[in-house]
Amino acid sequence: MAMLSFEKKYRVRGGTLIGGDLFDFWVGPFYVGFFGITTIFFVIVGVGLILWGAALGPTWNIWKISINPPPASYGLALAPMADGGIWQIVTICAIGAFGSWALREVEICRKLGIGYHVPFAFGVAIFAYVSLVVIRPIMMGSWSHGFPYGIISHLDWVSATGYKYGNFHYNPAHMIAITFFFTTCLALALHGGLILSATNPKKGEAVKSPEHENSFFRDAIGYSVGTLGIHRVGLFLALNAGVWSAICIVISGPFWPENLPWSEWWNWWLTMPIWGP
Ligand code: 07D
Ligand code: 07D
Ligand code: U10
Repeated sequence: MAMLSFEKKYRVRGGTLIGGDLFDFWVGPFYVGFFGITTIFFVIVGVGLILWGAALGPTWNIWKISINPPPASYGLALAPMADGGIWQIVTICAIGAFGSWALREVEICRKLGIGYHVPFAFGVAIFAYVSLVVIRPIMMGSWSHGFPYGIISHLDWVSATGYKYGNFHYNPAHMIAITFFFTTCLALALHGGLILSATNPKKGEAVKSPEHENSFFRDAIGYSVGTLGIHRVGLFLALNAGVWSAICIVISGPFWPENLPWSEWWNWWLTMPIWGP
C-alpha cells in the first residue's frame, strides 16, 4: 500500500484473458479480474466443505482434522459426501483455486508486459499437487491413493506411502528431487549472501558493482555465471525440484510395483555385464 502512488501508472486497463473490462479493477492492493472472482469462489466453497467435513467429526483439533479420500472400494467413482465425496469436491475446488490464481498471475503479467515466468513456476507446483491427487490415483484406478487433507494426517500418508516401498530414499527420482531442493537452498544462500555483501555496505562505504560480484566467484571458484544467469540457474533448480518430485511419486505404483522395495530397482547396477554374473 505504501507504494500506491507509484503503482498507479502500472494500473492499466486490458490484458485480461476473459471478461473484458468487467472485473478489470483493484480492491486495495489486490488486482481482481475474472480469475480473482473464481479464486474467491473456489476458496469459499472449498474451505466451507472442509469445515463441513470437520463438523462431521470426530474432532475440532486443528492438527487432527482430516478430510479423507474415499475407500478403495469406490475405485474411480464418485463417493457419498461423508465417505470421501467431500475430499473429491475439495480437490476440484483446490485445482480450481490454484488454476485461477495462476491465470490471474498471467493477466497481471500481460498488464505489465513482463514474461510469464512466475505463473509458469506456480504451474509446476500445481503439477506436483495434481500428480499426487489426480494423475497417480487415476493411473492406480482408485481415488483412495490421494493424500488426506489434514495437517498431521498428510504426514502419516507420506510416511506410510514411503514405507510401502521399503525405503523411499532408494527411489532414484526422489534422490534427484532432493538434490535439486538442496541445491536450490545452496544457490539462494549464495545469491542472497552475495547481493547483501555487495549492495548493503556499512554506513559511509560505497555500494559495490556487479563486477565485484562477478569477481568474487571468479576468485573463489574460477567462474561467474553472471547477474542475470544466477536467476536462470535458480529458476531451473527450483522447477526441477518440483518436476522430479512429481516424477518420483507418479512412478511409485503406476510404473514400479506397489509394495516392492525401491532398493530392488538398483539390481541393474549389481548385474551390469562389466562385473555382474
Ligand atoms: C511457506 C508458503 C505459505 C504456505 C503455507 C501452507 C494450508 C493447510 C489446511 C488444515 C512452504 C498453508 C497451509 C493452507 C491448512 C487444512 C485442511 C510454503 C510456504 C504456510 N502440504 N508437508 C506442511 C501443504 C504435501 C509434508 C506445512 C499443502 C504432500 C511434510 C503445511 C499441500 C507431501 C511436511 C503444509 C501439501 C507433503 C509438510 C508447511 C498441497 C509432499 C512438514 C508447508 C496443497 C509434498 C510440514 C505439519 C510449507 C509440517 C508440512 C501444507 C502437500 C509433505 C501445513 C497446502 C502430500 C513432510 N505442509 N505435503 O511451509 O510442518 O510450505 O507439517 O499439496 O514437515 Mg505438506
Ligand atoms: C505438492 C505443494 C503444491 C502446493 C500448491 C499450492 C495453498 C494456499 C494460502 C498461505 C511439491 C498450495 C497453496 C493451499 C495457501 C495461503 C494464504 C509441492 C507440493 C499447489 N523426502 N517422499 C517428497 C524428502 C522420505 C515420500 C518431495 C527429503 C522418506 C513420499 C521431496 C527426505 C519417506 C513423497 C521429498 C525425505 C518419504 C515424498 C516433496 C529426507 C517417508 C511424495 C516435495 C531428508 C518415510 C513427495 C510430489 C514436493 C512427492 C515426496 C524430500 C524422506 C516418502 C523431493 C529431503 C524416506 C511418499 N520427498 N520421503 O513434492 O514427490 O513438493 O510429491 O529424509 O509424495 Mg520424501
Ligand atoms: C520476490 C522478488 C523480488 C521482490 C519481491 C518478491 C520473489 C526482485 C521486488 C516477493 C517476495 C516476498 C514478499 C517475500 C515473502 C514471501 C514468501 C515467504 C512466500 C509466501 C507468501 C505468503 C505466505 C503470503 C501469502 C499471501 C497471499 C497468497 C495473499 C492472500 C490474499 C487474499 C486472500 C486475497 C486474494 C485476492 C484475490 C483473489 C483477488 C480478488 C480480491 C478481492 C475481491 C478483495 C478481497 C475479497 C474479499 C475479502 C472477499 C471475501 C473473500 C474470502 C472470504 C476468501 C478469502 C479466504 C481466506 C481463507 C483468506 O524476487 O525481487 O521485490 O517482493
